Amino acid sequence: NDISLIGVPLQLGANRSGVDMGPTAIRSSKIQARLEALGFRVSDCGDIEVNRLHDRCDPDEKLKYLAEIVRVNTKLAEVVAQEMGTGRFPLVIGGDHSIAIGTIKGILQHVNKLGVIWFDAHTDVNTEFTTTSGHIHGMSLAVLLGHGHPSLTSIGGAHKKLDPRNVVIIGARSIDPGERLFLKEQGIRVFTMYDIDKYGMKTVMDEALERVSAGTDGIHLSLDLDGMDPREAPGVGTPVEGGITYRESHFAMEYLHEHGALVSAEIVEVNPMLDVNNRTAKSAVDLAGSLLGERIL
Ligand code: DIR
Ligand code: MN
Ligand code: MN
Ligand code: MN
Repeated sequence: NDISLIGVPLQLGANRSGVDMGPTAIRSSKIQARLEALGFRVSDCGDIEVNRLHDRCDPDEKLKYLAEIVRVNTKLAEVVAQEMGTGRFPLVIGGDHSIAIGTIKGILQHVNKLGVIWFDAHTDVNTEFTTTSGHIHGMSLAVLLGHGHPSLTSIGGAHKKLDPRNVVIIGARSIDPGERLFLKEQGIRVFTMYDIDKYGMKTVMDEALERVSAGTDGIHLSLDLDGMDPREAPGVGTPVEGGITYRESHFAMEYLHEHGALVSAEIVEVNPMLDVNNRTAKSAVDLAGSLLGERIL
């Protein structure tokens, strides 16, 4: 019943300033008090240190800020593994989505077979060969499946990786051509907005939970706030119209909690510079509440 809150003020993976202030915005929306009200003992580990002296970068670079992203994620993986090793539930707050590399590599030090729910408008399975942006936050899931630059895939050990059969993506509506091919080759189940519209979130979650539970020792939630509709969560760096509603998102979190087996979570891509009255950070905290056991009644 202990939670370790770990902040990662990284924006280099998205190359857009503001998302580095995500941890501050989420903390000031009172995440700690909210979780303590649910009966958890929450210890705030503070922020992983990020070197901010990176204002120049070649626009054609295919792995922008690789060295610093590797350094931060290596440290993050160590901290997550250490906290988990003392029996605590790691809750990582970002920061751009490249931090999923450190979070999940850290978890994989303790959980051998991990199921992952990747809640996102994007699928984050580019590599340096398919990316058009060079932004590493669009590559993190590929890296965790063992594909991408060796200095990224080797973080926490190259043999530590996810099984594509135990990974699902929910909310996708912006997929690059190279990513489509990768998803197909890997056989990853992607629940696009079409599936959510057609079957409803409950049916989507039933199949998602079945997949991430099959033969696994635990489930991780990687929550990219741009999965939500930008009308309700405007404070993200790469908004895409037509997303998951506030209620659908909450239902998914409540249902995931009810299922059990959640071992860790991360909340990423909250950008207070693009937000409206801190709404997106507030939504992030609301979702964390539902994920960890808040109920309406
Ligand atoms: C795009 C956007 N697919 C890229 N990815 C984002 O840059 O690779 N992921 N924004 O969250
Ligand atoms: Mn993402
Ligand atoms: Mn995204
Ligand atoms: Mn991008």
